[in-house]
Amino acid sequence: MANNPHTRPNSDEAHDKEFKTNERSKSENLEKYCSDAEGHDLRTNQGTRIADNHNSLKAGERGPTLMEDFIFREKLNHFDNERIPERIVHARGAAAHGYFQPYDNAAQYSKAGVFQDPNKKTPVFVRFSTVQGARGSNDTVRDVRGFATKFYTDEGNWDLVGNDMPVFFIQDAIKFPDFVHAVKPEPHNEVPQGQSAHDTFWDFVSLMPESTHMVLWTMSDRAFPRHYRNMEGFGVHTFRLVDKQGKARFAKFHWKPLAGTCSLIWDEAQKLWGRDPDFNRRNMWDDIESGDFLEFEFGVQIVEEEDEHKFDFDLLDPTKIIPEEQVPVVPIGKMVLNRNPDNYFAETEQVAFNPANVVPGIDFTNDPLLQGRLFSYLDTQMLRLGGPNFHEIPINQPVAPFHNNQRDSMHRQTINKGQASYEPNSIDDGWPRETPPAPQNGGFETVNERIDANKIRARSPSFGDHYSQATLFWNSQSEAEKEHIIAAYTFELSKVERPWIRERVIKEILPNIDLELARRVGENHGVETPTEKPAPADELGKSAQQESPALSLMARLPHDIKYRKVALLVADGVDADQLQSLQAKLQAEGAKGIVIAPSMAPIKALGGQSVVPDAMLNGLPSVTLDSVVVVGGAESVKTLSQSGLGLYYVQEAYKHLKAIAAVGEGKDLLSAAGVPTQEDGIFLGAAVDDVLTPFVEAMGQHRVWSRDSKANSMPA
Ligand code: HDE
Repeated sequence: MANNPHTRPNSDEAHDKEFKTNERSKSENLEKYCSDAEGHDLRTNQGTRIADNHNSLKAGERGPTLMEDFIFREKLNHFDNERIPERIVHARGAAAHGYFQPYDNAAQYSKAGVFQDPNKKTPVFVRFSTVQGARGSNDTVRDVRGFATKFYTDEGNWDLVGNDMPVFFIQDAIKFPDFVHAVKPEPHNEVPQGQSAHDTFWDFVSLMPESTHMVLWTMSDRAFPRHYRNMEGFGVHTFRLVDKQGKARFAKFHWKPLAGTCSLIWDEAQKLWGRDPDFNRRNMWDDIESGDFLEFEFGVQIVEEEDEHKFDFDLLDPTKIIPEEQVPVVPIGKMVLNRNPDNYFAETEQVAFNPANVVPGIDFTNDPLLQGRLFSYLDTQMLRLGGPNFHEIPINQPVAPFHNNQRDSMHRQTINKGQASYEPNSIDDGWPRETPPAPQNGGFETVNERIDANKIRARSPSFGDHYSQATLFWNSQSEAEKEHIIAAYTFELSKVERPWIRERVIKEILPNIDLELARRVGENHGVETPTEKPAPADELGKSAQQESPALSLMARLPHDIKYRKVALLVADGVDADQLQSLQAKLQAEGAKGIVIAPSMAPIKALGGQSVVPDAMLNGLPSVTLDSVVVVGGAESVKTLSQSGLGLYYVQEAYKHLKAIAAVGEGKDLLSAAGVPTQEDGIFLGAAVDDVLTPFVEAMGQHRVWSRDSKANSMPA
């Protein structure tokens, strides 16, 4: 006889208390779904052993295939249905497993279990993505990068679905379909792939001044990170954190890359589309395989509720940042990505992130973009993953146990026992039961915000400033970064066919950011620009702060050469001692020296030793590596100097502002290629030790920035 549920303790508290995840929890949870065919017979999906996997069943050796062939039909049937719809945005991505560990200051801000214990590692799965291009598009396109993290916490999944830029193009989710239609390849011919340089994008954004700040970010070098380990990440919206006392505070979420922020150069990024379209995903994969894990610090900007209106912008407006100089980013934890997925489709493709996946201690605000997102993700995933049971797909399952009365639908895996699939019930003792809110292990309780308002379809006047933070971003860039932004607008608009769209951007949008920016882009397009900002005063805004050094990529340069990949150019007759010394010394600095030769055939070094190259000149061209050393040896350098690919290697490295070193005769290759030998960032010397220290220092600055104004004259 079942008990009356109303007389029983109201939670599976004992179970919750015992239940604790650790760094391995998610991997262990996935392991039971992993399949390893080693040592196993080939069988059909029904378990029948297959004798011949090469020939379909036919009526005679040269006759028609027979319908009866269930082995053939099952195989083709499954294959024919292998594809699922790709994501409507963020289709191209790469992901990794890892863990998050809070610092001991984290618990004061939020009661979420994930922040409580500095000794506890919570498993995470992180997917990085581009936004515009299809699943098979290029990695290094000019675009925003998605930075989505699933925390498998003791209290359920928390998804922080962020980007590598801290603001967004629009303020209200109702404009999202318009924005995405405008930026995606154009509907009549599906061109261009992975790019914003086309009419519909610039038409839309020039008619939507609120997009100006974010467009400026995407015209900066932030739009093509060198490596996922070198990107910042942002939650974008203002969220809420709730502490154990129930006190809520506003919070902006940040990921700060411990390896520093570094980007590619636009020309390099474009060339990579052909040379290595998988550049970012390959580098992340290879680094993780070789134990060079990706590390990010998690930080929060905290604003007390009573300070909500103390800023000259609205905290709910997703086109605004809180400048770090006004509210510092407090580091409260660290994330390490240390394991590659076992299967791309099962994990990276089927993972479903949703900003609505939160746990007690984390809550939303009324940011109208965030509010729309809370609807959109589950909705799109129903179609993409074939119905409402995609939470059962192994990568999406929480590690925390869950029970409820949701039942049935497509592909249901769970075999729910019992007769009662409703609540309250007295048949199954009332289980599963609600849990009241509590400082820990409680049920989710929404922040008790008072709303007293009319229903209204309008934009708050406090969202009206469209330009002042764009100006702030522009003012905060280094000279080289500003030049790259001017070149980016010039390039993008050159691809816009309709003159009135180009002119609208140049005359009506750019001057509101900065008159000189507009003048320079205008000059390149033969368009005259105004001498005063044309927008009304309320759209220009009134930012008190004119500069924010944290907004420049220069603020977080790596300063060391850990994880860097250095091309060591060699041919027959190379000085093997120099080569060995370079490899050892670069390794001691945490970098990798990669031996690059004219072909893959072993090299005969000066003393007769054989050196096996890692790659060929056009197999790993200059754009795929961080810097170049021409190793000495008269014959070796002569061979390279007579090779178009050898010359091109150092010309490109020069053009892309890379540090270049030449040991001994190595300088002859630079001279033959027309690369200046007496300039910053070019290091010549008789021995490895003559060049190494300044070369390493220059690489730590990521690029030789002082070369920026000269690099364009290099024809490569
Ligand atoms: Fe997304 N976004 N988004 N987005 N978003 C999707 O969800 C959407 C926005 C972001 O690696 C979709 O499962 C709306 C901001 C990332 O799987 C979709 C709005 C930010 C990813 C969707 C936004 C993001 C997505 C497509 C405006 C940064 C990839 C497939 C209201 C804070 C996650 C999917 C992954 C994916 C909707 C704006 C980040 C359609 C309606 C702002 C990183 O649901």
